Amino acid sequence: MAVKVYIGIGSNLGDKEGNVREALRLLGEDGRLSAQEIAPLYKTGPVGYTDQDWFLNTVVSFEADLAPQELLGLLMEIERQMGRERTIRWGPRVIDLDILLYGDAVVNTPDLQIPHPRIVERAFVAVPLADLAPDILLPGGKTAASLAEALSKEQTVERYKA
Ligand code: PH2
Ligand code: MG
Ligand code: MG
Repeated sequence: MAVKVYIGIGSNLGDKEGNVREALRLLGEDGRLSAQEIAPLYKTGPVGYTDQDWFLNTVVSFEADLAPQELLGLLMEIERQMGRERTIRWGPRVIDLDILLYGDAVVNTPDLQIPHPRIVERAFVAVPLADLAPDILLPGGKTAASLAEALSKEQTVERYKA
């Protein structure tokens, strides 16, 4: 049974737009995922570790025919293939692929937490997520749209025009 998943995508090194598009292509190549919708791309100020370049962020939804841990494995494999190096936490990266939501599942293991624990703090996730699913309820009980509106008052998120 396919489950609807939302994946956050970010890049702030090299050809950011090319990196996001390459990640989308690689995700779409996996037979266990079928693409539903892609939010617009956003240019966003770095959050967490601020001494780094701006990010390009978006969110994509898929119908997924794989378990959460398998999906995590696929995302890590694509990050690895694209040359992701793990250095500083929240530091610069060619590509970052995060599972935001996996249906209604709640997963709490050391290597995987779903819903993603920081969705509700980050405009760069809430804003594109709200484009796809404004009414979806996030941890804490608020909708994506209301969080997006609140968070984008404090964090820089603007539509990216290529
Ligand atoms: N990802 C982080 C840390 N900070 N800031 C922005 N704007 N966009 C990101 O994708 C991002 C970040 C860790 O994954
Ligand atoms: Mg991330
Ligand atoms: Mg990540």
